[in-house]
Amino acid sequence: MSKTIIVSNRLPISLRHRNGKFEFKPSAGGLATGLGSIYKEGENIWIGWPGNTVDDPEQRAEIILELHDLKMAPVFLSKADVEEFYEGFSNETLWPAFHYFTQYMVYNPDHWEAYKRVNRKFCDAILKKAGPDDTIWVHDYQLLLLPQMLREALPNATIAFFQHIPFPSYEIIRMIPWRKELLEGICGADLIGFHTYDDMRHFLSAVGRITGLSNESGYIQAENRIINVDSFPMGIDYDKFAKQAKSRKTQNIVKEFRKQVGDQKMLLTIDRLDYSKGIPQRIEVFDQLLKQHKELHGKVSMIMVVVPSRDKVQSYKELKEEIDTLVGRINSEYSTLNWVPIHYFYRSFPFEELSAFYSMSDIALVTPLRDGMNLVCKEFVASKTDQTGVLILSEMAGASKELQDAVLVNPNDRQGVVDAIFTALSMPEAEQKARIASLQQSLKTYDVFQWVKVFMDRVDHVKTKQAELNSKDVDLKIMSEMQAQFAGAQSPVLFLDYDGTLTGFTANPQDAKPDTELKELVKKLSEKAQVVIISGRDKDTLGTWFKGQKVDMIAEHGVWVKTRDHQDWELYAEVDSSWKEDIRNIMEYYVLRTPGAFIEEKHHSLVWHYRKVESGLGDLRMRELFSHLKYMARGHNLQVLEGNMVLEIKRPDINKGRAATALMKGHEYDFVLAIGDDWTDEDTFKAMPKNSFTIRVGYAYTAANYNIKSFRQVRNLLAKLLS
Ligand code: GDG
Repeated sequence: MSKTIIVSNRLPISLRHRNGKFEFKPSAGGLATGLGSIYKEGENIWIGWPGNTVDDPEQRAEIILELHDLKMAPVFLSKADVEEFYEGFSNETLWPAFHYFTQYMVYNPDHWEAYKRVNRKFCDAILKKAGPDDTIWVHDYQLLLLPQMLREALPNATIAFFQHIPFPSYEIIRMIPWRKELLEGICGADLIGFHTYDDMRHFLSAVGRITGLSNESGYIQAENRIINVDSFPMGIDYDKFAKQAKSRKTQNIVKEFRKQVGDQKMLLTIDRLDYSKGIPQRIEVFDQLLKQHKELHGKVSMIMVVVPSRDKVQSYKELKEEIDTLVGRINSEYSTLNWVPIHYFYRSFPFEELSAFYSMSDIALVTPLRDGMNLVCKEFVASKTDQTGVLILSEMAGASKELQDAVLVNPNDRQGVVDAIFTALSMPEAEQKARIASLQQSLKTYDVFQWVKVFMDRVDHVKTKQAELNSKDVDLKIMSEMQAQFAGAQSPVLFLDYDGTLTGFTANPQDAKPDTELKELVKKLSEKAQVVIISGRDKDTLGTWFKGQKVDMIAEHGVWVKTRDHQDWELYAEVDSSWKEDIRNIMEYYVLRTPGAFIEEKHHSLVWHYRKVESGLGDLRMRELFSHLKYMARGHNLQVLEGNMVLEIKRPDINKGRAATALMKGHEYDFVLAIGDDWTDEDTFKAMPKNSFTIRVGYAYTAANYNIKSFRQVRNLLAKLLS
C-alpha cells in the first residue's frame, strides 16, 4: 500500500534536553493540526529536523525511537548546517528575497552549498522511508530543491509542494544567482501550491522566463509531464479557537486581565519577531495616534506580543533592539501611574492566554509589510464569539485577498492606518457585528481541514490528468512491436516533421540545422525506408540542409514537394499571393512596435516570429496581432495559426495532411510512421492510413496514437528501429 509522507524543515514538536533525557512536546500549531489527519493515519509519517543539534549516536538512536511513536522521523542537522542552510541561505537569502526586503539579501556561495547539501540530506532521509508510489508533500522555502531530487530518485512518486511565504515578482527572483536551480527544484513536484493567486502568477512567470517552460491555465508543460500550479489559501482550526474563547478557563483569564486594564479599549498585535511584520512601523503609528488624539490618552492601550525568532541572525537582533527602544520611548513619554500605552511581551504565551488576548481585544492591528498569509488575523476573528471587534488588516498579507470585510490598510500609509484605528475605535456595534459575521462565515467554511482536503484532492486530480496523457506513451511493448514490423517491412515510409521533432528549438531558426548525429541517422533510415521530411520550413532551407540525402521533402506545410529522384521542387498548390501585401503591412507595424520580432515570408504564408522578444511582451503583441489578423483573414479566406513562438497566416486548404496523402497515392506501404510536435502535424496524423504509427512529441492532446517525451527520444526511437 502506498503511503503519504509529510516533509517540512521543522518537525511539529519542541525538543528539550533536561536531566540527561530528551523531552518532546508535540506542537499544536495550525499546520500540525491540519496535517494531523494525514500523518497520523496508517503507515504515514512526518519527516523533518527536530530543532536541536544532536551529535551523539546514542542520543540520536533515542530520538529516532521516541519520534517513531509520534509517527515522525528526524533529519539530523549539524551546527554548520543550521548556521549555513537555515540561518544562512534560508533566512538571509530566500526569506528577505521572497518578502521583497532585497536590502537584507546575502549572496554567499558557501550558504548555497549548504542549502544543496541539506536538501540532499532530507532527500536521503525520505528515500529510506519512501516507496516508488508514495505521495510526498514537501513544505516551504527551506526545501525548494527537494522535489526535483526526489523526482530523480522516484520518477513515479506523487510529489506535492506548498510554499507558506509569498512568491515575489520575477524581478526579485532574477537577483538570486541560483534562481534557475531553485525553480527547477520546485518543478520536480506534480502539484505546486501557494496561498494566493498573485504568488502563483509570479511563480509561473519566473518559471517561463528563467527555465523556458511554458504554461497554460495553471499547467506547466514540463519535458515529460504536466505540473499543476494553483492557489490554496490556508485556513485555521476554526472550531478550536471559537471553543477556547468561550471556555471558562479563557474567560477567567479575561476577567483577570480586565481587572488590570479596566475598561480601556485594547488593540492587539501578535507576531513572530520579523522585519516583514512591520512591528516598528506599527509602534510609530500608535505614537502618531496618541499625538493626534490626546483625548485617547488613558483610554486606549496596545498589547504587543512579539514571539522570539531567529535571534541569531543579525537583522533580527537589530530589529529587536529597535523595537525595545521605540516601546521604551513611547511608554516613558506617555505613561501615567494608572496607564501604560504599550504592554510589550517578548515571549510566547500558552494557548489559553493567547485566546484570552484575542477574546478581550477590541481591535486586532495586523499590519505586516509583507506576509504569505497571516494566521493571527484569522484566529482573532474566530475568537470573537460575540461578533464584536474590528480587524484592521494590511493589504500586503495574503489573508487580505480573502478577508475583504476587514478594514484594509496599506501599512506604508501611516496616516491611513492612524485613521483606520480611529474609525475602528468608534465603529458602531452593528457594523462590527456585520463585518465579523461575514468574516467568520468564510473562515468556518475554509478551515485548515478543508485546506488539506482540497490540496490532496488536487494532487489526485493532477495525477489522473498525467495518467490520461501518459496512457499513450511509447512504451517498451509498442517499441518492440514497431521494431518487429519495421524489420519485416518491404516498403516502409516515415513522415518526419523537422523542428521540435528531429531537433530542438533555437533563438535563431536558421541555427537549427541538422547536426552530424541527425544526418547520419537520416542517412541510415533512408537506406531502409522512404523518408519524408515534412516541415513548415521554406524549400531552400530544407533543400540545403538535406542536400545529398536520399529523402523526400515536403516544404511550407505542403506547398512544395521534392522527391528523392528529382532535382527540382514541384509546386503542389496553386498559390495566390495577392493577399500578402495587406497582411505584411500589418505585421510590419507589429514588428516596429516590438523589438526582436521579425517576419518570415514563405511561398504561401507569412510568419511573425517572436522568440527573441522580451517574454511577456511577445505574448501580449502576439494576442493583439492574432485578433487583428483574424479580422483581416476573413476577407481573404485565410487561416491564422499559433505555433511555437510564431503566428502564421496561410491558405487553409494547404496543409501537411493533404501533401502527405498526395505523396502516398499509388504506393502500397506496409509500414507507416508519422512523427510531429505541433498542430500542423495533426493534419498529417489524421491523413495517415489505418494501422499507421502516429506519434506526437510532448504531452498535448492529439489525434496521434502515441506521445513521446522530446526530440531526443524521437532520435532514440528511430535509432532503435534500425538496430
Ligand atoms: C508563515 C508565514 C503564513 C503567535 N504567538 C503565539 C502563538 N502564535 C501563533 C499564532 C499563529 C502563528 O503563531 C503565527 O502564524 P502566522 O501565519 O501569523 O506567521 P508565520 O509564523 O510567519 O508563518 C505566514 C504561515 O506560515 C502559514 O502558512 O500564514 O504568512 O510567514 O498561529 O497563533 N501561539 C501561542 N502563543 C503565542 O504567544 N500558543
